[in-house]
Amino acid sequence: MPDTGSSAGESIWIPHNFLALPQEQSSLEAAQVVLIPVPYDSTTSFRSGSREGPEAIISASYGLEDYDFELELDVASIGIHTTDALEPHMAGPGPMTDRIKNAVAGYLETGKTVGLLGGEHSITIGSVQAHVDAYPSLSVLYLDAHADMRNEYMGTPFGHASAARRAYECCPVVLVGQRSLCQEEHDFIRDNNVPVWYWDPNSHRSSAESVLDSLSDTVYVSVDLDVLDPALMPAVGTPEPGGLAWHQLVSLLGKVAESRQIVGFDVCELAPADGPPACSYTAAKLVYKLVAYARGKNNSGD
Ligand SMILES: [Mn+2]
Repeated sequence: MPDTGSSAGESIWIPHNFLALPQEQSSLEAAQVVLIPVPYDSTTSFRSGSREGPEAIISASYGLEDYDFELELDVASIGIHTTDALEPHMAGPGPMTDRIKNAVAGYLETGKTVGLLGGEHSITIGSVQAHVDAYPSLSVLYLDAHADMRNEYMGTPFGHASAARRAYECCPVVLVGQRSLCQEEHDFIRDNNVPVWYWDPNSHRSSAESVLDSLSDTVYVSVDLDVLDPALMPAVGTPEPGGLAWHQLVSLLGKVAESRQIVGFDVCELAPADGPPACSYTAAKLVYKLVAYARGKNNSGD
């Protein structure tokens, strides 16, 4: 890319990557975090559109400040490399899962923290598989309005409705924010004592924090944006009434980052056409927060 155009030698080009970072903060060599756009929504059963999510997140990220007010951290200084988008594998969700696993594993081998920009929630399966290979004591914090614990759905075990179930077969999973599930899922969670915080606005009775003790020291965070209240996040394929507020979600992630190492993450299910532009901005800010929580300690002098 041409990098000069003004008489002052400053770039007149907007770099097409998360946060629109210059080469010295976005090259693979400079980056601690690698973001992989996965524009895939082929198993979506209700409203599709999350294939448009990665581009909307990247575009919205241009409007974020590099400096994080809460963490007192220049997030850009962490170094964030945005890869080209991963091409959907049209042979089906099984081959797509393998493609995602291989792509993620390649970057984990080089010591990067990997985050996925979804895309539907089935993309989590391959990413968790790769992370378990790299971090054998991994556990997964699974934030979603739905349990995604069906053994299979619509003829495939690798669809969005089975993502938490496949992850659970690899490592411990902690569910947070669920408020819609089928009988099979309810019984599976109960019979296996899967740690779960069903969404409950009456926080005096229970809290999401009550299940965090079940997480191991190395944590993969998987976010379906429908965990948020649809008043805040209507741009998802399957919006469910109720849900977490922004600060509830971010403070929960902050608590996890205080006591554990967040080693990987994904942010899924943004369907930008289903909501106002603010939803893409919110999704981008969440990615930014996860980058900071995962790698910010290295840069804040702690
Ligand atoms: Mn969901």
